[in-house]
Amino acid sequence: MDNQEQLAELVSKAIADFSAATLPAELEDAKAKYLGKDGSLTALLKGLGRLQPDERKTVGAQINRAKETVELALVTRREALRDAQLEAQLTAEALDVTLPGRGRMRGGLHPVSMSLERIEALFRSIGFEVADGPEIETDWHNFTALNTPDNHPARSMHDTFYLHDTDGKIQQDVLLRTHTSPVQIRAMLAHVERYKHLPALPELRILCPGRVYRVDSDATHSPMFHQAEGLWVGEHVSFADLKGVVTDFLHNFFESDDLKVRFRPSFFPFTEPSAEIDVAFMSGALEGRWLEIAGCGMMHPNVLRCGGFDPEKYTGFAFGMGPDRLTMLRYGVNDLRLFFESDLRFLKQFH
Ligand code: 2U9
Repeated sequence: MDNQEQLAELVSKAIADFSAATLPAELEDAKAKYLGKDGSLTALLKGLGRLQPDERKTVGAQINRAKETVELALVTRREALRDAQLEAQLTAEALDVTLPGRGRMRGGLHPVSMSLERIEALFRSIGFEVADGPEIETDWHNFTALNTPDNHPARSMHDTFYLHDTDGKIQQDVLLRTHTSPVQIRAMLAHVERYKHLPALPELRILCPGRVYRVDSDATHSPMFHQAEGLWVGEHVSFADLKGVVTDFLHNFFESDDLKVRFRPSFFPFTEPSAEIDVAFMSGALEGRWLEIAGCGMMHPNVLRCGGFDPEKYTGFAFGMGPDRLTMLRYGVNDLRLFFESDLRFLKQFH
């Protein structure tokens, strides 16, 4: 066999080997056999040095042509394998874009949030602004400014969550707010600061809804619950205004004129005089029963003063209600814990 025939055979063996390779790694192995450092074509090229110069030229050209043919076959096979792999992947990962979508789950507001939104909307409609503030409060904003004495049981660790510092020591001055009243103290101070250049302060009407925290947990108490408190401070605000605002609110909230409202004398450190607010529905399952629903009163002079208002010049009323309990009454829910268990079978009934 002469040189030419040997080369032709080598080329056809190479092409056959490349065709036999079905994986890229196999193809690269086959390439090494011919074109690699120890490959047969490489060896032939290296052997050229031993030939006479005139022979070297012809044989060199023959080897180079063979090498080019092999290289072309290699590149062609590489592309064929790549195309085949892509094709296989496309088939394996095929998507049926004509399938119908899965749709979105419909979300909805929590029933207590629905009540909070109702309460906010009703008070906004009579000129109240909605305010919020921090849930981690100072002892001063939560208790002192609200005329709550140092020895009051609400200040004890049995009733209030205090914060620890990094050494685990209790910080007497920092706590989880036990009511939303500190927001109102902050709103009063900000109002006075903003309008202090005027001869008289404009009226302040605010509603403060939000989460509050107390050490308490059973069927009717949760350590976290909601409150919505409000106040109206001005130069001639009276208990009659308080009765009008609260009675009107309750008729609107329960969407009924078929209920009675009663103000029963009571005591709170931050109001004087103070009253509990009871309602009795004139129809339905709870017909005729008086239910305690909120508290209220005229703001205590000490509280007005802590909020920056002169109690000789201004009066105000304040009220506080529990949106969790209002929601239970509005929808006939009998266990408070249902609101905090995130059970969709319960929550979906409100949408
Ligand atoms: C300031 C001054 C006075 C807010 C008030 C009540 C009466 C009250 C309870 C009702 C049920 C809390 O949600 S509840 O557990 N609230 O009885 N709250 S007067 O008085 C204030 C608030 C802020 C500056």
